[in-house]
Amino acid sequence: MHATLREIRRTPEGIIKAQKAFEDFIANHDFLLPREVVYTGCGSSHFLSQPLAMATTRLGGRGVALPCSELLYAKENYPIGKPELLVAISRSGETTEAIRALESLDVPKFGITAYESTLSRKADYSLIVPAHEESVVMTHSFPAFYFAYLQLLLHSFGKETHDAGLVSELTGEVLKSEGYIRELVDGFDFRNVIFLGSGILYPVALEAMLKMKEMALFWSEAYPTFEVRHGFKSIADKGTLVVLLVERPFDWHEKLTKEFQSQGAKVLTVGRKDTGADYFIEVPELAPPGNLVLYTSVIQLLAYYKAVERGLNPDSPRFLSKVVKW
Ligand code: F1P
Repeated sequence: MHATLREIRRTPEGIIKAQKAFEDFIANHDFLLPREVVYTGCGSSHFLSQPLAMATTRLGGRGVALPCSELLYAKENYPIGKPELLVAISRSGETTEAIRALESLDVPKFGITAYESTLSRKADYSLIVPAHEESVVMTHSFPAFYFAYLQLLLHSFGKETHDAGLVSELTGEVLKSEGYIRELVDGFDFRNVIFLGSGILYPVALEAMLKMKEMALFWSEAYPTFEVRHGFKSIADKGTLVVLLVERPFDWHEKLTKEFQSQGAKVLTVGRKDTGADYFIEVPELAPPGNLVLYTSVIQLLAYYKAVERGLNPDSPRFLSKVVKW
């Protein structure tokens, strides 16, 4: 079995590790997250920085997310404001841009990583979530990092934290859709895929696009859900799979589903309710923005099985290295 599949299946275990990392952090630090925070990372870690920035904003703070390289070389173009903390995310803790990005703002630094690393040593504070992964691509570490930091955010803003045991179980529930996803990929030889998501599910759509490119070497796109109508949807036809990530669908989602089906595309809806799609994966109830962790395994499994169907080894994607140093 590929390490990547083993690691996707360890998502529930990653949530428990995340909870322990959160508990250890607050036991050893008299520190609460501030309200004005800049988040940064590269690749999947950048797509993880986005929902963390959104969660900060939803709680009444102000989160801004940038890829490391933009923070380093173009930050004057972004509404950085007057941040009180810079959060740098890097699974390896050794990515060149992530390390350099720590120096980009003269504010306290916070690292989120899987290892004692250059990042954790250079940061003033670190959440070290040992969701270790053998394969190049980030899988269960993504929801684990998100959950650990979200717990710290909720704690810092005086909100009730999630029940990690319950969340872990719910991610296990979602993993039961693995066979369904495998049958979808085996039964529908889609030629391109469009991922759609809104709010904190838009970065999940972006991460889905990246996983499909990294693991399956497969052309994919990601858009904020209803933006897709404005030109982008023209590429959707009988060879297209549209993956609609949604929490609570409403009539717009049903209408969009029908529009894509009228163009010959097939739709997979992932959410609390179906939208009249060709395929449907029900996601258990969990308060947003915590519910993000229930969507990541679905898109990771979809990319994994597409890679396998294309005869590729998702553990070692072409041209990619686990740690990008230069
Ligand atoms: C960042 C990253 C990964 C990507 C690939 C190359 O790694 O861009 O997101 O999937 O593995 O490296 P890290 O800074 O999170 O270790």
